[in-house]
Amino acid sequence: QEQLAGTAALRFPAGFRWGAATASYQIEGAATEDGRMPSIWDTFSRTPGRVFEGHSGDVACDHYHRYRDDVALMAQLGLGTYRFSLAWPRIKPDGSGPVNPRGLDFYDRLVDELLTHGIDPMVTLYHWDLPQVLEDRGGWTNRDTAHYLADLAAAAVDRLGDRVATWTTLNEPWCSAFLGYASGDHAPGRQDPKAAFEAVHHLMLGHGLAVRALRAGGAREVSLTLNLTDSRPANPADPHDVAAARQIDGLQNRLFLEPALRGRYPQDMLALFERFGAADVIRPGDLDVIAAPIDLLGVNYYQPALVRARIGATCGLPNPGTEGAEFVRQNAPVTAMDWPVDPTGLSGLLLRLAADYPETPLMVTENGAAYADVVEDGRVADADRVAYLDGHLRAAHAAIEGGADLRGYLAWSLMDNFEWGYGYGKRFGLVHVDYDTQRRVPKDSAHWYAAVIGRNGLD
Ligand code: PNW
Repeated sequence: QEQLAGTAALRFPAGFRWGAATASYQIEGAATEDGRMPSIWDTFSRTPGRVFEGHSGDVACDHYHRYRDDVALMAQLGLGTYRFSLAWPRIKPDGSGPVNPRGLDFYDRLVDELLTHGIDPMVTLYHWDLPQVLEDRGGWTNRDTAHYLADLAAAAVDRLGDRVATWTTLNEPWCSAFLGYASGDHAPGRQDPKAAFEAVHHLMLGHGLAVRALRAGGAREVSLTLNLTDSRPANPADPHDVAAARQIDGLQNRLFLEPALRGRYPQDMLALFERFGAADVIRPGDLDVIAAPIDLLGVNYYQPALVRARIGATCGLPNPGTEGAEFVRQNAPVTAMDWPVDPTGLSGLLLRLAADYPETPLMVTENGAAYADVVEDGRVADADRVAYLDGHLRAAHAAIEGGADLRGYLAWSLMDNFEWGYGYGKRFGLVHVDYDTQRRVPKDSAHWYAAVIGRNGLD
């Protein structure tokens, strides 16, 4: 920890990719425009009691109309890469079937605007806004949804592939499956562990089928983004704690890494598929599809997990099958999400990925923090966010020194936005958004980050 807290000047490798990320439902608004149909997040946010103060993405940051100004802001920050996602219900309002050209027109304009400013677009196919019509047919518990994702991939690469080099199939399938179908904290809000495991497999199958479709359409760089955690035993000398931490490592990391990068589900995870009655969705040949080679693994990192064994405890609804394990509160400062700040989790995670999957280049596709920002005299003095980013960049740099093949870093998020179940109550942006006026104010962290990008490192 000592070495990460240091203040020595650091430089990243030449060609290191710097940027920021967003997601369609969190920023676009324009929920009914140009033929867009409802997604599961429209339904969820309209269901009383689901999202903080009944907030929804109806207007969000109005990015659908303000994308030109937003791209200009990105250019001011010196971003080289901008990661955004496609709203499936804009492009395929019926989920499957015909393409709505007006939906793709928006991304076409956005991509052109980015390229005009010298910013590389990085397109995520699926960042959680599944068309509601598909959820009505079972959503991710239905195998067809995996094929429909591949159809979306084909349509997107057909229209944008001449200008978009880098593609990501899924953002954080753990969240889609376990927050969506096990804990119900996210859309579609179901609480059924069997459905959650079925969703895991169909999401991964969709990933593999989408990789195929992207390659067939000429995509140059294909990736998958996972939310991974450094799962640590509270007491490393206690074998029960070690086993408990490994359960969480299984559910959050190995359940997704192993099929995608090794073509197999780990034994302990297969046992959970069986226990919850979901094993029969795994068909012969599926794992070959899922293990289609990728060029880059995207890592979203926010916090480590500290886990201990306690008889009768569980890690909560989003983690079915964790009897005997529980999360322990870390002795660390926390963000507005109440998430502990510990950059050693990022270096630990990147080094572990480098050791276990040395052939796969890595990119931090999200990292950042929510804080209770205030605008004063046109300025947001978010020293806490600067400290968070500085610490995590030092950790990323330490991992590179330790041998991790880390190709880039994208901050979450470009601007404040709809933070899912927390609505607009949590602000992750480098740029502050006033939701009454839609005024954007770059925070101190934005200016700081621009300087980091400018010198390719920290001073
Ligand atoms: C990620 N968890 O979500 C998403 O990719 C972003 O869209 C989101 O805004 C960002 O992180 C900040 O939350 C997560 O409960 C949501 O472990 C929840 C969890 C992890 C990631």
